[in-house]
Amino acid sequence: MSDMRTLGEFIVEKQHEYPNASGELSSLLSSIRLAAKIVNREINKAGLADITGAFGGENVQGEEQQKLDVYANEKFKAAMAARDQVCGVASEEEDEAVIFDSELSRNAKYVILMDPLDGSSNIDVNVSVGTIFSIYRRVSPIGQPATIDDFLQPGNQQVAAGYIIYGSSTMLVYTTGNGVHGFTYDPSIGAFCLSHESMTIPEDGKIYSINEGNYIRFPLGIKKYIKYCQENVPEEGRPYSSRYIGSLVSDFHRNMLKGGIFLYPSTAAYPSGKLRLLYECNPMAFIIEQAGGKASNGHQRIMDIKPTELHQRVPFFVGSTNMVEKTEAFLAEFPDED
Ligand code: AHM
Ligand code: MG
Repeated sequence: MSDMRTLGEFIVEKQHEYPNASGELSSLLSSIRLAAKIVNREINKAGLADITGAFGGENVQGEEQQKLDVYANEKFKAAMAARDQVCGVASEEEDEAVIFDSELSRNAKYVILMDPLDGSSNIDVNVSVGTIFSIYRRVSPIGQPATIDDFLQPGNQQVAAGYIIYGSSTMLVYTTGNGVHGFTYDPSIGAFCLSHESMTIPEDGKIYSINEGNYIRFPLGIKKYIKYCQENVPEEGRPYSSRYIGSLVSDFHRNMLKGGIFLYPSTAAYPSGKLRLLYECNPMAFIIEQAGGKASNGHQRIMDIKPTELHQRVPFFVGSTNMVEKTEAFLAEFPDED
């Protein structure tokens, strides 16, 4: 047990990897860690909501209960606002970016973009959900309020990104551009403990994750890729497995550990794909690349897309390098005819 390290210790230990670091990023990651613990506590109680008062309804004291995604948004925002390392937050839960305007936060270097509770509809059925975050250095002058340009940066400018998975265990996984590290929450001591140092995704995998209910309206190349997975047997002799939880962080996390691909192409309901470039795709792309995998919109590296709006959606293919490249090859070989 002597080499057991907590997230807090690990962050301090790694700070020397950034010669110009002033400790602000470390402190920012600590704010995320704190909000994650608070949200984790509430999610764990979600099953009790029917007994103590449903979220969105009233509890036994007659107080109105917040829905958990709104609650998570508030907690993460409050954690960011409290420590003055960020000058603004953009969230999937908010129409506009939230600009912090205290004197200290005007001098802050970072902005954060987040999906505070992704896949929140899964909570009702006791399936894992997640928080996703992405941190950028601002491009507007320090000393002034943040501007929209601070948020509309391509993913290749990310300073850090990560996710928290509220699953059978709660884990926090993050990168600052020097590999990917995972920490499992130990509720008995209230700490995230290093459990997965230097995570890597296998180059190839046997799992494909896609909502096949949308098959009829998928691009031709994606239909062909799915057929390829169904008809071929990977080297190990067992067919590809289809695994789709419908909770991005959970599908991503499983594929990261086992090897696989997650696909969300354009569909009838979502002609540009469903997932959001800034809150979901860019952070996951940074993490997967740092773990040795790949993230693409089918034709282009996700992190090279220049965002034009906060809530922009993109088709998203992420996971084991060889599987993502195969998908790109099918899309190039079988373009749609219109
Ligand atoms: P949300 O941000 O509204 O929660 O939607 C995102 C979720 C992802 O977690 C998941 O991968 C996807 O939506 C599932 O979508 P679908 O139900 O269309 O398959
Ligand atoms: Mg989401």
